[in-house]
Amino acid sequence: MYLVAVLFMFFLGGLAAIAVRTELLDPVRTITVQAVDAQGKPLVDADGKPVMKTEIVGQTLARWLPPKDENKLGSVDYGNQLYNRAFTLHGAIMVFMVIIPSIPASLGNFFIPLMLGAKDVAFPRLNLLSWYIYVTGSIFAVCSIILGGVDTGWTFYTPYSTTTDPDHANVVLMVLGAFILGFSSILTGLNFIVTVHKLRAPGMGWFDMPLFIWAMYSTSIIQVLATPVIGITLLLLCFERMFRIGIFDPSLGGDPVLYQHFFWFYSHPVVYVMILPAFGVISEIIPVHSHKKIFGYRAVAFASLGVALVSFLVWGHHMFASSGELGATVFSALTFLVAIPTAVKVFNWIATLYKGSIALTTPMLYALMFLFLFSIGGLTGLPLGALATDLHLHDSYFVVAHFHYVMMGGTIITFVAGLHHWWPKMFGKMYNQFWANVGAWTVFVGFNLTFFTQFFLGTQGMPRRYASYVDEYHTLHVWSTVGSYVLLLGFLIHLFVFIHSLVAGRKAPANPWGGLTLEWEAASPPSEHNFDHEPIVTHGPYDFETTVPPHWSSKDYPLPNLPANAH
Ligand code: HEM
Ligand SMILES: [Cu+2]
Repeated sequence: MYLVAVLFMFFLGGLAAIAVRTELLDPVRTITVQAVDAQGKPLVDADGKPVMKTEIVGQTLARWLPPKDENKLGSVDYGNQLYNRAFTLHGAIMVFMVIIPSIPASLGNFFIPLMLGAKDVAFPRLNLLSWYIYVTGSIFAVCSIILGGVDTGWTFYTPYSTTTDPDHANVVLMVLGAFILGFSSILTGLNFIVTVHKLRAPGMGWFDMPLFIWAMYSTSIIQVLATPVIGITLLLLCFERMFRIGIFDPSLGGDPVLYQHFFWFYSHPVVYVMILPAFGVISEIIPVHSHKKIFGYRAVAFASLGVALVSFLVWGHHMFASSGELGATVFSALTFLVAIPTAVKVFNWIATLYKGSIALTTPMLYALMFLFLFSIGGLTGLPLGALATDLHLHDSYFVVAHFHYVMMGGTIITFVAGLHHWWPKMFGKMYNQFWANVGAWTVFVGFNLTFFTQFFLGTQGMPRRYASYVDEYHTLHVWSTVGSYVLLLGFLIHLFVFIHSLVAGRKAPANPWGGLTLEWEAASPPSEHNFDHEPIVTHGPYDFETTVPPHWSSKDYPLPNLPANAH
């Protein structure tokens, strides 16, 4: 259910992105052209001189959604406002309704109990409640969009969010939507923490847990600790708007920078809520599809907890431009700490691949893609974390490119990887590997075309969040837009592959890839109580050297390095 809801929101958010990119095909500018009459004949005045008029070009969105008010026809402001709304819509949907719930809610709910050998999560009813809350929150947000949307950016920064649209309820609706979604997040987190503590199968100690579980456990801690902060902040924002109490608005005696602190105290940890589950998925896919024990299990597990801890200390790096010198320097230094556990993981994944027998299945292809894209994203975080360079790059397309490489290249790519890894288990059907790989390559090409160009735009000085730009940026913007269409094509291919699999796919065996974690011991799809007998853990989750995977038929993807007598 979560999966369907999340995928739906993903396509909605994607549509908004395509709209944004299409607007940016052409800079908005006014040109002077000769006026024409109703028949299309050029108009001339009494002296035979052409009659000229000014016209605005490049406002694609305004052409798609013409204003209801005739007076606003052809107004630059109207077009720009539409643009602001489109990117806010895109950002808010992707962050709050797609990335945050994607892996935890849709894959986590399904696989945490399976991987622990449990029947279900600790509180199944609470889980259902989180789903209803998620849908309610999304409905609030969608209502706000239907009423015209908001133009504050996904961060709802004050004063945009306290002063724009004074007579509309859109901002309040959208913010309440995000507030409600927060509860869904907290409840899911709580549920997972209790599940991990209480429902591990007999024989499974903490260090026998699959790394996906470690990652989800760390994520849940952040969710439970940080989400209340944003909840209260958003509530204060609503109070401020509705009852004119001065909290963030200076004209009422409030402080707008206070909002930034509150917001980023939550939202920086939340970028790790987005990325830690992705790390977990990668830590499953790489050992299974290269049939090799994960390198440095404990290091990877503790790195997850390390990331969760450090994530609470670095929020100030989003505010270098609005904070004092000492604070900024301290935050800059703390920011570099995050790189350490992250780098540990990347090195361990690469060390796992080394001399493994790698099967280039779709999940593996995506996992490799993740390593490449996420490394670019992480490395470009460093010039942003360094004070001196950030003051140049702040609020430019460089930041846009950075966070798309980490969030999309990191989380979305991994979500798709996980979906392909566990699809046979979830739906009991195989999919067409060839076409899925074609989709993967299309996504890869489209992604880099769309976002790599933005690093150049950013260093050259193109600021983010503008509908228009000077001509020198035109070529790069066109490439970026073309890339976004290629990206869309790639995701459509995946959609068709999945639909085809559901309708006509071959029946999936219990263990198509030869995994050792417990979910592969259940049937595909698992029965109502997941397992027929309570599973007992007798081997580590990645002991490929010493254990033959259960239910494993090596017909499809033979294991070259298994001992000859293993079958
Ligand atoms: C080594 C790791 C990382 C470092 C050093 C880093 C550093 C930074 C810095 C300093 C900024 C602020 C730039 C500015 O506004 O001028 C930033 C922005 C951002 N980062 Fe990262 N980052 C890292 C990894 C990540 C990860 C893993 C994610 C998410 C999965 C992420 C998501 C974001 C987002 C969403 C923004 C932009 C927020 C906005 O203003 O809309 N970053 N990063
Ligand atoms: Cu941050």
